[in-house]
Amino acid sequence: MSEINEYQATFDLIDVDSDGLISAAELKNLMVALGAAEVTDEAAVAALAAIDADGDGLVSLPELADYLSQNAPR
Ligand SMILES: [Ca+2]
Ligand SMILES: [Ca+2]
Repeated sequence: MSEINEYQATFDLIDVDSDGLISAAELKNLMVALGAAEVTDEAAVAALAAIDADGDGLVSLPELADYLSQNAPR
């Protein structure tokens, strides 16, 4: 599964507490780090919901890999 491994580094970067899942708070940190001036909790939750394929409120590595591969085709 080289494709998933490809996204592991990105995932680890976002998953600051290294629990293997990306929470809305962690996604919010990322959005702020990427330069979004003001990120509300609601905006972070909405962004997370777009990636969260199974709707459990957290983003797993496969979900992130799917999202990134669909939105950044090479
Ligand atoms: Ca986490
Ligand atoms: Ca999920």
